[in-house]
Amino acid sequence: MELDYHPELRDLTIRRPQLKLLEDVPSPDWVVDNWETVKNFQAKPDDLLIATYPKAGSTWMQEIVDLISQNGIELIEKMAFPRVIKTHLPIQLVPKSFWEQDCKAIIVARNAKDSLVSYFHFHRTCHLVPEPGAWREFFQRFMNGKVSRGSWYDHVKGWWEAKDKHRILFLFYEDIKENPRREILKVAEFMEKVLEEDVIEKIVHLSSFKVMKDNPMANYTTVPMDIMDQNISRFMRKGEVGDWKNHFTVSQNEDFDEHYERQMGHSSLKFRNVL
Ligand code: PPS
Repeated sequence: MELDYHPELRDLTIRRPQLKLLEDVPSPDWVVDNWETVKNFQAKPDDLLIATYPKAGSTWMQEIVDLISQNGIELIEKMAFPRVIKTHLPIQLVPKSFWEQDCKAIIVARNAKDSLVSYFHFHRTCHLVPEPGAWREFFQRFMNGKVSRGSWYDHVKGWWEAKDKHRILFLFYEDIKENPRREILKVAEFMEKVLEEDVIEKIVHLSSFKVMKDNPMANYTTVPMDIMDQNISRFMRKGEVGDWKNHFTVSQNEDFDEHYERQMGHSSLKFRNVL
């Protein structure tokens, strides 16, 4: 379940949105125009929030959490409780009821360069976000925080700073890639689930890129073409660390690194080097 689910998805009258500001955060107009509903969402204590900047692996984490909840068995019908709620909102925009109810949240953060690349391809494909324009334009807009959901830098720093104030498990995409079993066990522990060895193995297998890319419940192929045209780029595109090297020019990389240092240099949030 997505927190700010597109209300027009029901009648399929999809058009590319404009970005409007939601407390300084550029957001699709369909989020802003329905903001009161999202803001007043009533969380329940058992709700589990999965929060990420776009393209950090939220679908992946949702699959892992669902598999843990179901003991490794994939069900067509998801169970009603605990509700797993996914969002790309920055911490300051998350409905207050989540924290009033002391809900748990799992955050997945992905390095900025690969997030940028994945986000660019998603914009080419998906009509729930504005047109990306040319790569070099999108590149600038991402660095300036002028893309849907705002600044990657503010988003990840915001959630990082919140991790000691709420019941938050903060994970990195690159760590899950490196050792899925280790990270899945962290998620299971956070969810207070004890898993048998064969179940752990099943979850590692079913949540792998190879399996998820052919799973219609995870690869978004059930979404109509006029919302997401996967002939342009697949939702489960590459699932790799370091794909930015196939996109950034040398000078873009230098500009990006310099800008990154200014934005992130003072933060204790450190991403691994993805050279
Ligand atoms: S969205 O649209 O913001 O909700 O996208 P999100 O699900 O957060 O992120 C999509 C990227 O995650 C990759 N992905 C995976 N990588 C590795 N393993 C698994 N199992 C997996 N599942 C999804 C997906 O391919 C997108 O990244 P890119 O780099 O574009 O391939």
